[in-house]
Amino acid sequence: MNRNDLSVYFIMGMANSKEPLETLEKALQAGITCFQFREKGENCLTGEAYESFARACQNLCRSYGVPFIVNDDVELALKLEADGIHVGQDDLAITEFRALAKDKIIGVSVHNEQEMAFAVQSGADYVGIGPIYPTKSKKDAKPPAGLEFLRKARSLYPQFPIVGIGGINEKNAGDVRSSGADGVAVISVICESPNIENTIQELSGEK
Ligand code: TZP
Ligand code: ICP
Ligand code: MG
Repeated sequence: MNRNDLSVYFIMGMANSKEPLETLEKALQAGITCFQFREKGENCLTGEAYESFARACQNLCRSYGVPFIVNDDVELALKLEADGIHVGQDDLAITEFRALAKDKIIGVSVHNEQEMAFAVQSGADYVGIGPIYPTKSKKDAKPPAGLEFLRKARSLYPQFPIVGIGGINEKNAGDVRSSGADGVAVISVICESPNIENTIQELSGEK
C-alpha cells in the first residue's frame, strides 16, 4: 500500500454520526485519504440494513477514489470486494485472510513489539498503533499508551506503513506524525467537527 493513503484515515459507523453519509461525503470532499467502515456498539445495524449502509459508504468512497476498508468483518469485505480489512488481535488470522484476498489491504491493530513483529511477518500492509491518547469512541480500548511505542515502532521499522489512533485531534496530530506515524486515524474529531474541511486540513498538517 501507499503510505500516503494513511495520511488522514477516517473511521465511522452509524453510532458516530447523526448523518453518517453526509459526514462521510464532507470528509471525502475535504480530502480524507482512507475510510474504514466500523459498524459497532449498541444499536448497530445488522442484516440487510448493515450491508446496504456499507455499500452506500463504499459507493461514496469509490466516487472520490478513496480506499474503502472494512473493520473486522471478513465476510462483508469479500462480499463487497472492499479494498481491504482492518483486524484486531483477536480477529481472523492475517494469513487466512491473505489466502482469501491476495490483493487486498490488510491492517492490524498492534500494541507492542511482539504484536507488531507478528503482524509484519504475517504480511500485514499497515499497522494501527493506539490508543495514543484517551478515547471515548471505543469502549474496550486499552489504556492510552502515549507516543513511546509509536516512536519505538518507527525506529524498528523505518519504512513500514504506520497509522496512529485514539484521541487524535487538530492539536496533537503533529506530535503523532513527528513521532513516526504516516498518518492519523480518527473518529470523533471529524464526526463532531463544526467545520469538517478545516479539521481535515489541520489533521493533514497543511494548516
Ligand atoms: N481503536 C483504538 S482507539 C479507537 C479505535 C477504533 C477509537 C478512535 O476514535 P477517536 O474518536 O478518534 O478517539
Ligand atoms: N487502527 C485502525 C486504523 N483502525 C482500528 N479500528 C483500530 C486501530 C482499532
Ligand atoms: Mg476487532
